Amino acid sequence: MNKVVLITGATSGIGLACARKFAENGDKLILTGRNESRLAEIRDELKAHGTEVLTVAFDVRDREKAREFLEGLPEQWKQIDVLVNNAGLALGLEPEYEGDMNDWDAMIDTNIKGLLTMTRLVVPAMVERGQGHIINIGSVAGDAAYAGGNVYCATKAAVKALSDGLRIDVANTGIRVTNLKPGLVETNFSNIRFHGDTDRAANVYKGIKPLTGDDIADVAVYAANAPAHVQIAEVLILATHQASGSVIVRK
Ligand code: NDP
Ligand code: 8X3
Repeated sequence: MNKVVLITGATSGIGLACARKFAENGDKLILTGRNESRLAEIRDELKAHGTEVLTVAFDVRDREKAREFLEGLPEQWKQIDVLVNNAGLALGLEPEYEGDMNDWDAMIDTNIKGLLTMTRLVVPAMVERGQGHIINIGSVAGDAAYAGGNVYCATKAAVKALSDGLRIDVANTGIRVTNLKPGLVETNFSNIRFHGDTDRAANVYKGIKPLTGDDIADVAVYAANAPAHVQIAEVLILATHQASGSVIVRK
C-alpha cells in the first residue's frame, strides 16, 4: 500500500536519497528542509516522475513553525505513515574544551530537540490509528565518541536513547521505531561540519570508498516495507573499510 512519508532535511544527502527511493517505491512524500528553492526543484523533479509531493520549508528548531506546518497540512496529507527524522548536522571537530558554544547549540537544538519536536507532533496521530513508523537517522557516532566528535557524538547517543525510549512507549501499539546508524556517508555533511572548507571536507572521504545516501535510503525503504510484525529496531551501516567511528582504513 502506498504510504505518506514525511522526511525532514530532504534537500540534500541522505534525506534527498530517501525522498527519491521512497518515490521509486510509489509512496507520497512530504519533504521539508530550510532551503525553499531547493525543495521546489526536488518537488518538480519527483512530480515529473509521477510522485505526489508536498514541500514545506521550515527550521526544525522552530517549534511554532513545525506546529503550524503540521496543523496546516491539507486533509489528504494528514495521515502520516512514516516519519523520517533525518535533519541534522555536525559543526566543528575541536576538543570539547575548545568547542564553539554556538555550534553546540545548533547541534543539540537540531539533532536532539528538532527530532523530539517532530516526534512529539507527529506520533500522537499514529498512536490514535495504532500504526506508523518512525525512522530516526542516528549514527555510528552515537555508539562511541571519536576524537573531536564530543558534542555531535552526544547528540547521536541521544538519538539512540530517544529511539529506544519511544520504542518502549509505543510497544503496546502497532507503531515501529527504527534507529539507522550510518558511518561515513559522502554528502554535504563534512562541508557543513568544516564551515565550507571543501578541501578539509574532501579529506574525510580520501582513501576509502564511503557510503552514499542511496545506501542508507535502501535500508530505510526496506525497514518501512517489512511486514507489519517485523520491527527493524536498529541498523549500523558502515563502509567496508570502516570498523567503528574511529577505525577507518584508508588506502
Ligand atoms: P547533508 O548536510 O547533506 O543534509 C542535511 C539535511 O538536514 C539538509 O537537507 C538540511 O536542509 C537539513 N537540515 C539541517 N539543519 C536543519 C534545520 N535546522 N532544520 C531543517 N532542516 C535542517 O547531510 P547528511 O545527509 O549527511 O545528514 C543527514 C543526517 O544523517 C544527519 O542527521 C546526520 O547527522 C546523519 N548522518 C550523516 C552521516 C554522514 O556521514 N554524512 C553519517 C551518520 C549520520 P536545509 O539546509 O535545507 O535546512
Ligand atoms: C556522521 C558519521 O563518523 O562522521 O554521523 O560521525 S561520522
